[in-house]
Amino acid sequence: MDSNYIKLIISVLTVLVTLILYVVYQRARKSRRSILLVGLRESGKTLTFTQLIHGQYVETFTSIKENIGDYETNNGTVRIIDIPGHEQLRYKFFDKYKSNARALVYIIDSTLNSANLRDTAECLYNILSDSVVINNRLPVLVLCNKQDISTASNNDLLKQQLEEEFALLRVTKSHQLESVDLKAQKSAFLGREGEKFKFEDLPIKVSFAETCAILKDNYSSKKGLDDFKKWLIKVA
Ligand SMILES: Nc1nc2c(ncn2[C@@H]2O[C@H](COP(=O)(O)OP(=O)(O)OP(=O)(O)O)[C@@H](O)[C@H]2O)c(=O)[nH]1
Ligand SMILES: [Mg+2]
Repeated sequence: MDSNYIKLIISVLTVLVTLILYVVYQRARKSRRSILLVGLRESGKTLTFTQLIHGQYVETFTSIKENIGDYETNNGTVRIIDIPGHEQLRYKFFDKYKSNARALVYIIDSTLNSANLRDTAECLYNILSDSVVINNRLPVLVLCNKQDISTASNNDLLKQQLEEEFALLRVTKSHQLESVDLKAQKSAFLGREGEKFKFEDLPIKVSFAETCAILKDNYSSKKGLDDFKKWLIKVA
């Protein structure tokens, strides 16, 4: 057979296989339509959820179960799942819902001090090194909430502080696994070895935005959840 003819067949087959894989990937992505709200206790997940789904302020208490509601964007409907931040419940609920997740929202109390910065970073680190999150390439939005409070840091500063914590965490996490297999050690190490940790170096897209869920004062009437809603349209 003519070699040009073989090359043509190979090219056509490559295009076909790529197309099929793309369609299968898009279908799988569309079938996963949950957006999970995760984060530490008191960061504002439930208030964000009620503002988004019911458009109202409610007094919230520590969640012990998830809240689920549909949110309509002009790009399609997504299912929002608010996961309790309590240490003993957080990963249990996350594991229950992660396979059906389209994207994740990690909510931070932007007034955090150095003591809870570590916990905030560690929980995010665990989520970003989860194999389901990585394999499904779940986009992650870090929401720097409570921007109405005067001591709140902006998202650039919080991003930088989290990157510094991640640089320390990836060393401790991979050392903890020293006696275990090399593969596990590698997957516990996020970012590029020998380089400063940057969210941009992760295989998944991590973006940052500022919000205020309380919607009571001037700041919130200007901004509120706007940036979160814009991101939801993109991932829907
Ligand atoms: N000032 C201010 N307070 C907020 C904001 N968002 C939430 N809060 C308050 O922070 C507290 C905790 O909010 P929740 O929404 O219950 O926090 P959560 O993340 O669901 O907490 P868990 O259910 O324990 O995981 C409540 O008193 C909220 O009113 C915000 O944007 N600004
Ligand atoms: Mg809650």
